[in-house]
Amino acid sequence: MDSTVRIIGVPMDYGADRRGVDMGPSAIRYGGLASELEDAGVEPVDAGDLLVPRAEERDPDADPPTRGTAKFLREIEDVCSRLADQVADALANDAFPLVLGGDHSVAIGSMNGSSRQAQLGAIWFDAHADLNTPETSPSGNVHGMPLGAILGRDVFGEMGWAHAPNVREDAIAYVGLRSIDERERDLVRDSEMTAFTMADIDERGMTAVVEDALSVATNDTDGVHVSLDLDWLDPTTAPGVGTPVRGGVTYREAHSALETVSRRHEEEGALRSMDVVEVNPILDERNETATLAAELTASAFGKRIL
Ligand code: 6HN
Ligand code: MN
Ligand code: MN
Ligand code: MN
Repeated sequence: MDSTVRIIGVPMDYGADRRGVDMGPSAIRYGGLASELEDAGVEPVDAGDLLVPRAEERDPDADPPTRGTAKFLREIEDVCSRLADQVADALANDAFPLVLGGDHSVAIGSMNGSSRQAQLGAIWFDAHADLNTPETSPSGNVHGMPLGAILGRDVFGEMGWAHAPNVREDAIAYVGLRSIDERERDLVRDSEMTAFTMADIDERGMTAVVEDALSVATNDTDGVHVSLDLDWLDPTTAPGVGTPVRGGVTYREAHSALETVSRRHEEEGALRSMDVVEVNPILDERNETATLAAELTASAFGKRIL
């Protein structure tokens, strides 16, 4: 594994309805991230947090996009543009960018930065498809739209900061889907992305599914971005998230998935960047979701039981 991992905190909750994910970066650090990464044999270097003005000071509907709704879109652009620069800078300095959210709209910045100098594949570990656009979104929350933005769908196509040109749809795989909005369902079906739902995990087992997802994301790409939304896990295991959905991944399945990612990385250097998002400490129980986020990150970087 790359020896240096640069931790970039993004205390942003503009993209979500429920306040609290802005405290995610602190909670994941408090949950032992640095020592977990050391256990995995990598050197964590903490770059601190990006400056994110409090949502209360902003008007969610100021300067809206041309169609539909997307709350705090201009604020999200400001943060994601700065984040993309930080991620690109880490890669240029041979450090692995590890982004701590914040709500899932931070992935717009992570993937833009990571794909500047490379064709980027991605694995999206999430209960949700996050493929809405301002036009299809039932909520107006941008954390339900990052893939729509990255792929340049709808109005996002005209927003240079949102569309990531070196990310091909056919190099993106979902793992663990179980909550898709009505209009979003057709978007997923009609896309070239590969979607592994919870039913696929039930039938085939986590390891086989993640192996296939890795094959999708490494096919004709220079590296893989892993986007880990903690609501991917079952709410009994990860209660500290804003949009919990029953029937999620177990504790052991989650570790197994990220261990599978790390093995492929050891074999062929697949991993390029990662984000860990949607931890909400206000809704958490004794910081267990944040601690789990730290542990799962270590599994992705090669920490083993023995
Ligand atoms: N997440 N599909 C719903 C929406 O509002 O668009 C929920 C999105 C959740 C997003 O958890 O990252
Ligand atoms: Mn998500
Ligand atoms: Mn989600
Ligand atoms: Mn494109």
